[in-house]
Amino acid sequence: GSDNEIAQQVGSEIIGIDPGSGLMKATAKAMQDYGLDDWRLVEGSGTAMTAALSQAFSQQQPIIVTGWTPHWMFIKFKLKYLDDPKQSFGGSEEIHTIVRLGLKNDMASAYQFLDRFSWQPSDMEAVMSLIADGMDPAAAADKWVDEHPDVVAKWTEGIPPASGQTIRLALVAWDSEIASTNVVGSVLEKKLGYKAELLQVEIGPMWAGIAGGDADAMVAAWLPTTSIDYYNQYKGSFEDLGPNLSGTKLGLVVPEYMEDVQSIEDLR
Ligand code: PBE
Repeated sequence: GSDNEIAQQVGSEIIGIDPGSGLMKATAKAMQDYGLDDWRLVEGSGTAMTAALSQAFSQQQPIIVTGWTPHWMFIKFKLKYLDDPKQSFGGSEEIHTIVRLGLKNDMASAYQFLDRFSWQPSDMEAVMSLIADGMDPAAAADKWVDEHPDVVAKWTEGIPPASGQTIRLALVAWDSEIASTNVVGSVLEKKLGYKAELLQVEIGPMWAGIAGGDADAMVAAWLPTTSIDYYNQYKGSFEDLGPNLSGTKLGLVVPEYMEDVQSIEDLR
């Protein structure tokens, strides 16, 4: 075993999320950069990660998770990112909206809205928090849309409604993307006359689905770093409508009550 005290406290485990995510790739890189050879990155899902965090908090136990912002967990729990002096997790990113080729002609109204869709981290967190408190994601999105008529009007003003076409929105079950995709779906349905079908898939199939035309759009492309492998793999087979949110962050996250650890360097 390790003689690092933090390693002993958490059994040398970092609680990760779904294996294909950019966050897991970044964490694997960080573990190399900081020489965390004795540590294990546990694969799971966003849901399993927040469940483990919640469990640790209820007993004030030490835990290290892979985390990202925007996320409701920073509102619910007192957490801190570990410093990353080697910048293994990269800098702040933007989340882009990506649509299939041909959407502009086939679903002009949806395309115009998707091109305009852009909001603040605090907006996304508000929707995420409603869902984390138990509200159905579609209902939470509808509520946010109802309560933000000015924002929604800017997204939809002057766009003629469609007549019931089905639009397929691909997403991965990350809490941030559950929130954004449901809001986009709500606007498409309530304001623009579409029927929105949400397709929950893994990250690889999400990109493949857009590139192959099986899905119409997604709002889950973290760039320039987190999603870059998929972006490069499918380049030329999708249209990038640019950022819908700026100011994200990735890293290793611990409860504030873990006072002895401040930096990833402390894990060595
Ligand atoms: N995430 C949330 C994703 C992008 C959105 C940070 C968990 C990832 O690929 O890591």
